[in-house]
Amino acid sequence: MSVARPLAFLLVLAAVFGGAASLGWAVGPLERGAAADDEAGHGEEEEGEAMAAMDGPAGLAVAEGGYRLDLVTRSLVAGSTQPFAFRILDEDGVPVRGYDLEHERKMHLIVVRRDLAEFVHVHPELGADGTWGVDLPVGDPGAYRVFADFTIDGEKHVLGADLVAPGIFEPAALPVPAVVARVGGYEVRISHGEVESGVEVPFEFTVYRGAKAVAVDPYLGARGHLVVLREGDLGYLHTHAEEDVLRFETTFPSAGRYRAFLQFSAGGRVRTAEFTLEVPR
Ligand SMILES: [Cu+2]
Repeated sequence: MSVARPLAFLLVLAAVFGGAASLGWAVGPLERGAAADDEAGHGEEEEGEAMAAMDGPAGLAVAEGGYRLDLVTRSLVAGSTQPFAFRILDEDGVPVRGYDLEHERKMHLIVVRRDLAEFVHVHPELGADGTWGVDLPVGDPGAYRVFADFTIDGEKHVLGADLVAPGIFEPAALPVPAVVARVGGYEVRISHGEVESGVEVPFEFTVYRGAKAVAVDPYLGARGHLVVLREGDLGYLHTHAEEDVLRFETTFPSAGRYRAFLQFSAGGRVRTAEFTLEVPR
C-alpha cells in the first residue's frame, strides 16, 4: 500500500472535522441542549440564538436534550403492516410515561424511507410500562428513518433512528420541484414567496377537486399537518401551522432540496400531498 492513501484519508478526516467545527450553529442539537439547560435569565441575544437553534433541523440524533429513543422493534418487514414498539428513556434509563398533548396527540411517529419515497405518520398508544406501540405499515425494502416527535414539560423533542426493511432495494430519485401534487382525486397547489435559507418562509396550500377549491376538514387541531425533511441527512424541520387555513411557516436551515409532506383530511380520509422544494441559497 502506498503512503498516499492513508494521507488522503487523514486529509478527508481533517476536512470533515474542520467542517463540522466551522459549521458551529448548524450542529444545532448540541447547542440546543445547552440553551435548554440555561433556563435562568439569559439575555436577549442568547434568546435569539436559542430561537435560531430551535428552528434548525431536528431528528438527527437518537439521544438529545436528556432523552433517548430506544427501539424495541429492531427491523422491519417490507410490504406488510406490523407491530412496532419503542420507548423514550430519560437520563436514568427509565421509560418516560408523562407527555404533553401536542396537535391532539402525545406521540407523533413519522417513518420515511431514506430516499424519501415512503412516508407514514401514525399515532402510537402508550402502554402502562412506558412502551409505545402501533401497527406500522411498511412499503418497499430499504433503509428507513423513524422520527419520534413529542413534548415533555412544554419542550418539544424530535429523536431519530434508522432501521432496515431487508430485501432488494431500488432507490428512487427525489422528484423535481413542482407546484402541484395529486393525491386521491385531489389536486394540491403550493404557493410561497421567495424561498431562502435562514428566514421564515410562509407557505400556503390550496386543495382542488376538479377546478373547484375545496375546504378541508380539521385534522390534528388545524387544517393540516406539514412535515419537511432535508435531502441528504433527513433533517426534520419544525413548521408552524395557522389554525383555519392551510398556511404554514418554516425556516430552512441551509440551501438544498427538501421534501414537504402535507397531510389534510378530505372526503373522510387523511391524504398526503408531497412536494420537492428547492432552496437556492
Ligand atoms: Cu401526528
